[in-house]
Amino acid sequence: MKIAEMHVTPIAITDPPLLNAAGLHAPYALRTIVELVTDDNIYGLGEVPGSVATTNALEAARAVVVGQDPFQLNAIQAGLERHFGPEAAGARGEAPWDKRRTVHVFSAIEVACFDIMGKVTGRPVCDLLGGRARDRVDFSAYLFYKYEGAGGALGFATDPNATGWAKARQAAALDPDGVVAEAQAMCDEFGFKSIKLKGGVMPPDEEAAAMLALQKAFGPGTPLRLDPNAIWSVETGIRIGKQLEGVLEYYEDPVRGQEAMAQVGQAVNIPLATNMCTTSFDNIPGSVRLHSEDIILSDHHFWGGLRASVELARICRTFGRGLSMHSNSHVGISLAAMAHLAAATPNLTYACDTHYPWQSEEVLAGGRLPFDDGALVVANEPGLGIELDRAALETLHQQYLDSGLTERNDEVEMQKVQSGWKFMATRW
Ligand code: GKR
Ligand code: MG
Repeated sequence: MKIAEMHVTPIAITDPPLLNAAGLHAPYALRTIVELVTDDNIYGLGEVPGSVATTNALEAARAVVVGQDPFQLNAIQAGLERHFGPEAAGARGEAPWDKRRTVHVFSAIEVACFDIMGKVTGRPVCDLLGGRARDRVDFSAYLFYKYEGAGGALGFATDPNATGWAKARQAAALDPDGVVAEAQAMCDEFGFKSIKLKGGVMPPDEEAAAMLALQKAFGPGTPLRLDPNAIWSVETGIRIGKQLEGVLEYYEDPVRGQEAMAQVGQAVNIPLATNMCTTSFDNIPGSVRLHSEDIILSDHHFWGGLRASVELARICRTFGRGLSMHSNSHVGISLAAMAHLAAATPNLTYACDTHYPWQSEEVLAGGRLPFDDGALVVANEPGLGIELDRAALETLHQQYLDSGLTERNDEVEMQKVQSGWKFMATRW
């Protein structure tokens, strides 16, 4: 069996005006969809965060991938590594999301190969990763401070005909009451039991007040997480952390870098989690030496695919790290891959992050994947258990072309609202 075709399609999906440490989400989030087709006409799907650079890198990868056997992942990876060469140490960047290229390219291709392998063998992807440790994967409510607006063509305007969560997610959330209302609407709709607030937006004491308001509204046993995306100083991280002892399930990236995280971890009695300071296998020695975090948020898009994420899980078990899962705005191909990975990872014991409720568009036949009481029921069908809606893919590709966006730049989007606004690696 050989990979005969590789299709790379950038898409844009409507995204509301969500705030984070790096600024403001654009009206559309970019994703790139990869479809591999074998010589006997079996197709597999992959999805990664989008940008022109990622699309170009995937286009360049075609020469390496076409002609390969989709079961020979070691050969495909070696070919890609030879083609792209090593990535510079700082390539991840300082933003909340990861800007590395090779890990994204390999992740998209590897997931598509797994989808094919599952279809060929008649087994779901989780079975190819070691078998399911669970049938249902819990996800958490992912709250954002936000401006009013539906995003997309509506931007900061709202759709007066929207109802339910689609209406609620248009509302502004800029203070503790707004955050609690957003959480209630999201949890009512999807049944999530854990709640994460994307912080690093408001002055730190206001964000601590929002967490206390969430605890009051949802009860002391509710797992709560706060993620300021590393823009607090060590002093602030310790001061706010002390206020939130007994409130947070985990404290995600309060400060930047493994040394600073270790300092906060020594002073504050809350497990620390990261998707920013320990983000690749090269960071593991430092993590072990310094004990920079207690929980690593895996992400198959950033760790280089599903097999790499299984390897990460084993390392976490060896070194006593807990494991959770990180997300960015995405459609159902990524969600399905995340669910298969989580199902096959026994020590992934925390509810996974997902931005999925903030999006409404989909590229899957049959539409959006449903949450059942806060969980995704892992498909038993071959591969990822999803099929592509080619008309929807074309519509979202056209939306990408019309959007004029070429990369994610939350700072530029924020400057459209507050002129002169600047990202700061440490703000408070
Ligand atoms: O979507 O604004 C966002 C998040 O800030 C995202 O980019 C981060 O990568 O979800 C993220 C996190 O740091 O956990
Ligand atoms: Mg994070």
